Amino acid sequence: MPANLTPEYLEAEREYKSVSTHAEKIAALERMLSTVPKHKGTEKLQADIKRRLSQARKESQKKGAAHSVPFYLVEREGAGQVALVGPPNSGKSQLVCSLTHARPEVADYPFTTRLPTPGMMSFENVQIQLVDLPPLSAEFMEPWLPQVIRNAHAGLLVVGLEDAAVLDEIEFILETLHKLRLPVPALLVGNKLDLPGAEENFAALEDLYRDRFRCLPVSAATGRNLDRFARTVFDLLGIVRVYTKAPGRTADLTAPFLLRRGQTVHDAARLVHKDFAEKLKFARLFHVSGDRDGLMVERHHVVDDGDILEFHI
Ligand SMILES: Nc1nc2c(ncn2[C@@H]2O[C@H](COP(=O)(O)OP(=O)(O)O)[C@@H](O)[C@H]2O)c(=O)[nH]1
Ligand SMILES: [Mg+2]
Repeated sequence: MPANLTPEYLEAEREYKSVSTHAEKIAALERMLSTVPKHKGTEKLQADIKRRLSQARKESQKKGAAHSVPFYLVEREGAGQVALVGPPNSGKSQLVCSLTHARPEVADYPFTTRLPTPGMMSFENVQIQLVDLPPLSAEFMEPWLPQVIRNAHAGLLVVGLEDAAVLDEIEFILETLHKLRLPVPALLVGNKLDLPGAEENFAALEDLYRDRFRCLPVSAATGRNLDRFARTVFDLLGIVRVYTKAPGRTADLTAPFLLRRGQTVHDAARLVHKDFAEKLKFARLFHVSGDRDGLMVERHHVVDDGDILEFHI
């Protein structure tokens, strides 16, 4: 493909084709525009995206157009954006409070959270964006909720382990996501592990759902398993961290380059500099654990989390 379109761009384009509302089209086009490689070969494409974007914006403002749905889109920040989906009172806001500096309201009555509230969670040397959301339940769902869930890289299903109706809540949510053609959550989080009976309830849930998604019990209130939560979320985003170093120097391990699982030495070089990628002869491979010792690898070598690359051009 001559334009060298990136996986991020292609994903945004797929999304553009699959969504139907103006708000979603606009969001997808904005992502296409921000991820399309900027060079001569893509000038026509860039112009075309801009044209479609301005058209979609115009249409969304027309009288009588379906713009009654408020447009809340959380701008993606950090290594990945993760939407917290769940029934009322499951502790979504408490999780965001315990893991980030954001302060969404936490309360024991339902529907306290009315707007998406993002916060940044640290995992080692990366920041992951958690987005607290209003509940998804049979009683009520904010009309803009689907577009925010769709915009995230991953969704978590957060339930309260004390909740007597938890099975119905989960089934309702899965059915709703399916109807809206939204992806199945990547992780089932059983919260409130500190409450009596929660361990048993989690074991029962895990028996039922372990074939469909990963399951993790936590207590947002006491902090139990929140370190495992952060690692699990990092894992499911499918990110690998790669560092670079100059020959004879040590690597700066505080500032990883972020790639997707399956990307290569060539992709890493491209993040550093376009010329690097083109002129690359080979790389030497080290690892943060110290257990790789400068093995020569070629550009198609797939990188691993923690790889340190020394480029030779
Ligand atoms: N015991 C216990 N209570 C929790 C925990 N997490 C949240 N809660 C309580 O559950 C209620 C609902 O929490 P909130 O975060 O507002 O739920 P949301 O509706 O999902 O955002 C509040 O009273 C919280 O204090 C937890 O881990 N353990
Ligand atoms: Mg809340």
